[in-house]
Amino acid sequence: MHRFKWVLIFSFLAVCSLYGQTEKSYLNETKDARDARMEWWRDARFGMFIHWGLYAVPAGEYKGQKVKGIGEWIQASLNIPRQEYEEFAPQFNPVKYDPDEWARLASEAGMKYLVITSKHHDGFCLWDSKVTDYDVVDATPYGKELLPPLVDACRRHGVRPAFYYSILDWHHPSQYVDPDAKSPRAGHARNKIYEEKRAEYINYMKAQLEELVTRFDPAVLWFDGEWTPWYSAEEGRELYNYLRNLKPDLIINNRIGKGRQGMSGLDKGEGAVGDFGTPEQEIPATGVAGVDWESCMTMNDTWGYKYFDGNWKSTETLLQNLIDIVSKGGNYLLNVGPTAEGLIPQPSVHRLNAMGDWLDKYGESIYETTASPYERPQWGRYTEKPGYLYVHIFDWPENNTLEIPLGVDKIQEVGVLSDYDEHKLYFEQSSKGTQIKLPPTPPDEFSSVVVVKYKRN
Ligand code: FHN
Repeated sequence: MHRFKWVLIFSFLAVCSLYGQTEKSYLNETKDARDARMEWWRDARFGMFIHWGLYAVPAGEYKGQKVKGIGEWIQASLNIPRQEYEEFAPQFNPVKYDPDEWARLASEAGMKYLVITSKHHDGFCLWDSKVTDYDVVDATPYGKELLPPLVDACRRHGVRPAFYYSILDWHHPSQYVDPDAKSPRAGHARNKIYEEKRAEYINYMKAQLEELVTRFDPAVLWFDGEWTPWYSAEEGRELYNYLRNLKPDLIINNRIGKGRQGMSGLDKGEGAVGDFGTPEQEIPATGVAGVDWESCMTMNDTWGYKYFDGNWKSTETLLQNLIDIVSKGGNYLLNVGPTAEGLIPQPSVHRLNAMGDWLDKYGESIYETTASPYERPQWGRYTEKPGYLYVHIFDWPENNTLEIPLGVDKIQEVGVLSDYDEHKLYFEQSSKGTQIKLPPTPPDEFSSVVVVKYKRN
């Protein structure tokens, strides 16, 4: 009888804890809990985005037609029927894939996390999903998973692994191209769902996401394709809660919900849910205090590999984008689009190496810094840490004199960051601000950094 009582108590407690788990709401978190969860992400500042999938096979051209827009949209832009698009799978054989090399590249570029497309809009999966055969193991000659070795390599190289996941799915039988749309591309973008298959697809997403979360423990889940008209704000909130229940410290972008307004990530309103905003191919004019955001951008004009896109941004532009974003309190998620063989294009590698060299010298002015309250000068940007102002100089002043807004008696020491311990710079303070005498030539070809040590009021 005594034993029976204990069995009853344990069963009751087990049911309570299960009940508690499914019921726990993560939609109203305290500021302290949120700050603790977001801390590593806020400090990281720079991440790698990887768009990789079947679209790398046509690489922007199909049956002699070159796609005008972004490469990973080729199925939509050239209106390739589902069965025909599937034929890229037997041609996808990334024998040159070297996940260790990719993770090392990200780490040496100074990137602290990496977000790879686990499934893009085309529905093809880079891991062996148990709920579909439309994945790299079951449908390609390569026959091996792509995500697990990358996750392991990332962890070896100190880069946090994360996954992109598209809600919109051009392959799943629950969805179809809107036949009334004016263009095939719009028909794919505003795809439709057979109502009777909605629950099945939501369960499919949940099953896949559970596989990703429980097998790989990703630092971030990065959703996309939420703009498809059939997906609802309520489904977004429910999915967010489901995932945080699986992994309470998970960070999830705002595209899990319906709050994104245009391309801006700084959304508010009814459908908003998620931990950070996602401006795409743009850097907001200013940051907003208390709002986390990350600008995702390409290095050329496509996310997925397109063999004829050579419109690469310069290293200087990429570095100044990073500094601009960080000076406004955001993160920079910079994309690479590997080939179907598994190679990251050389122009991307070259630029990432150069960014890494710069960050090796000046990383202190980027990582763990916050937005600066001072107005952005024409010639550069400011970033901050308690007691330090980092002055990023894009255009070296002709008279070698810099004016900064920090006023009387606040400044203790000023120096060029790469040479701070050896030499200090002369400065003069007045009620209007401070004049700093710079060396005659800029110490860095892309962006030089002057450190100002100061007393806070
Ligand atoms: O349609 C996609 C596009 O292919 C790419 O993945 C970008 C990355 O942010 N997001 C979508 C558009 O918002």
